[in-house]
Amino acid sequence: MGFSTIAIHAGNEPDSATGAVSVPIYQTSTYAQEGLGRHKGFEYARTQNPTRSALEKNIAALEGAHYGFAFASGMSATDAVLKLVKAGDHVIVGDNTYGGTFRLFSKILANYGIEFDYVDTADVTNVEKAFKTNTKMVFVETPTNPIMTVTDLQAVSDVSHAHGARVVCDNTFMSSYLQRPIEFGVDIVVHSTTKYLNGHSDSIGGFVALNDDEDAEWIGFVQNGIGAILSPFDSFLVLRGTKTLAVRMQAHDKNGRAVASFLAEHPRVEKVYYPGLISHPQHELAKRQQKGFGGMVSFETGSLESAKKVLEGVKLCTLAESLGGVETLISHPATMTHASVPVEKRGQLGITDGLVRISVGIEDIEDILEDLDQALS
Ligand code: P1T
Repeated sequence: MGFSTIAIHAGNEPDSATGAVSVPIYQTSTYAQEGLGRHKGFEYARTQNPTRSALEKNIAALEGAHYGFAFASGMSATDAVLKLVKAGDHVIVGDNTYGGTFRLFSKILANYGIEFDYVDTADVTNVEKAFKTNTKMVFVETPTNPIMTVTDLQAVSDVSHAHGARVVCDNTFMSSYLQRPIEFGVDIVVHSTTKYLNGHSDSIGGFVALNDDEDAEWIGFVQNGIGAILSPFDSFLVLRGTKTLAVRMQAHDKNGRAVASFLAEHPRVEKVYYPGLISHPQHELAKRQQKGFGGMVSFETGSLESAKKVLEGVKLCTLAESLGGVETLISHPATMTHASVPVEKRGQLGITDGLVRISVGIEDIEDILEDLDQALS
């Protein structure tokens, strides 16, 4: 079956009680039991909820995974995955991830005896060199937020498996439509469903998809044990969102390419970060690994002053954190999404005060370009 057929049908069987074509929002905390130990498979809504189960089947299918778990946020999904490692274990992490991921690892999980090393995973030899005898996990984001560096998932999976470590990929920037990490050997896929999967900037959520039976059992145990579950209403919203994922991603990709090309030619723009440009160092890899290049574009304006003019000069684009919604959002990574990354590390990565990030929406492209042009001028 094709991607859109799966997106529209997986988990979306008509409701068994009423025949409702859209999966109902089962807004309940608990379920009546017929007798002691006799129930319909639902006991308590932290543990099981039919709306959440439908979404879990749906996104697992989109990622080509056997198991899926929906969480209250992208961060709680990542946190649950990190519960697969223990004190004394070592994790290799891409040096440019979402700032909140870096904050979770360096400021919270490091306090519990988990060791982290941050390397540029775009060069697989950096990953290879970072392995230690206690390395249990390699965590990558590709393309990275916000510098758009691409990591070779197959190469990282091969080297990690040779060292007995699991590979986790945060697939938020591409969505399941543009990139399917499991096909390249990745063990666990993480999403912030807040972004493209929901797609309408009206829900916070996260997802974990994987194939390994034992790891899946543990993630399910953690989901129930800690309780950072996605609510029935948010599950409904994301389930509604994924039905149109393919058409939205095609539109984001088309507009993203147009914005990147426009910025690359603009005299006020010093540098554009977008894997779809031939000038991008991993353009060929991105072509092989991704079905498109998506709607995330970052660019260098040269100074905080210039960045501020663009960010405050836009009229159609909205100055806001987040990404992946139908509307174009524009942001300043250094003071917004990556403020928790130390300034010298930001400098090494290219997250300067002049860097601007755009989540290109699916409005008419002429309107987006006109707005950017007037703000840049
Ligand atoms: O916000 P939350 O749903 O918890 O997701 C966190 C997260 C995880 N992974 C990636 C790649 C992300 O970009 C994010 C959240 N990012 C933003 C809010 C942002 O504007 O970049």
